[in-house]
Amino acid sequence: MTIIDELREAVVEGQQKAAVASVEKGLAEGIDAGTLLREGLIAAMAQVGQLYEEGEIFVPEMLVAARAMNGALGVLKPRLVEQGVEAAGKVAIGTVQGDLHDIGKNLVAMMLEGSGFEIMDLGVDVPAAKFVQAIREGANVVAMSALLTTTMTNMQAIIEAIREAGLRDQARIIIGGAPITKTYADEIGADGYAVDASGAVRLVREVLAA
Ligand code: B1M
Repeated sequence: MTIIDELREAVVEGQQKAAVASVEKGLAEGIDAGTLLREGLIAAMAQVGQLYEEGEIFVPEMLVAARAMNGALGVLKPRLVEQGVEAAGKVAIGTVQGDLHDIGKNLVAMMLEGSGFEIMDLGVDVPAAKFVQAIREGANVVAMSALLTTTMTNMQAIIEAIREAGLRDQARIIIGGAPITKTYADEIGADGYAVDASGAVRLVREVLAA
C-alpha cells in the first residue's frame, strides 16, 4: 500500500491521527503537497460522498472523515501557502447562511492565500450582513461557497443585500460549491464561477484584471 493509499484509507475511516501521520510521512519522503491534497485528501472525500450516497455510511461517519481531512489539511497548509507573495487583492470568503460545509471553502481559501491574496475568512453559516461588512472593511472580492441545493439560493439574496447597501461596484462576486454551475452564476448576477480551488485562483485573477 502506498502512502497515498494509506492517507485515503485513514480519511475514509475517519482516523485523524493516521491521516496526519500519513501526510507527515508523505512530505518527509518528498511527495508534493498538491499530490497529497488531490490524490489523497480530495479523492478520499469523493469516496466518502459516494459511500454516503450508496447508504454505506451515515452523517456521523461523514463527520469523522471530515475531521480527519481537516486535521491533515492543517499539516499541509504551510506547504500549500509557502509560495505566497505580496497580497494581490483582499478576498472575503464564506459558506453561505444555513450551510455548515467548510472543507471546500477552506481549500479555496488556502489556495488563494498561497497565490498571494489576503484572505478574510468569514467562516460558515454566513449571513448577508457579514459579507456586506467585509466589503466595507476593504474586501475587493467576495467568494461564496454552498454545498446544498437548499442553501445555494441564499447566494442570490446576499448579492441583493450587497446591491441594496450600494456596494455592488466595490467588489467582484464569485461563487462555487458542488451544486453550483456557470448558468446559475449568470442567473443570479455573480461575476464568475469556479469548479474547484485552482479554478478559483484563476477566476480571482481574471475578475480583478477585468
Ligand atoms: Co454534507 N452533504 N450534509 N456533510 N456532505 C453533501 C454536500 C451531499 C452532496 C451528500 C450526498 O447526499 N451525496 C448532500 C447535499 C445534497 C444536496 O443538497 N444536493 C449533503 C447533505 C444532504 C448534508 C446534510 C443535510 C445531511 C443531514 O444532516 N441529513 C447536512 C447539512 C448540514 C448543513 O450544512 N446545514 C450535512 C452535513 C455534513 C457534515 C457536517 C457531516 C460534513 C461537513 C463537514 C465540514 O465541511 N466540516 C458533510 C460532508 C463531509 C459532505 C460530503 C461527503 C463531502 C463534502 C466535501 O467536503 N467535499 C458531501 C458529498 C460530496 O461532496 N460528494 C456532502 C470535499 C471538498 C474538497 O469539495 O466542498 O465540493 P467541495 O469543494 C470543492 C468545489 O466544490 C469548489 O472547490 C472545492 C475544492 O476543489 N468550491 C468552490 C467550493 N466552494 C467554493 C467556493 C468558490 C469556488 C469554488 O468560490 C468562488
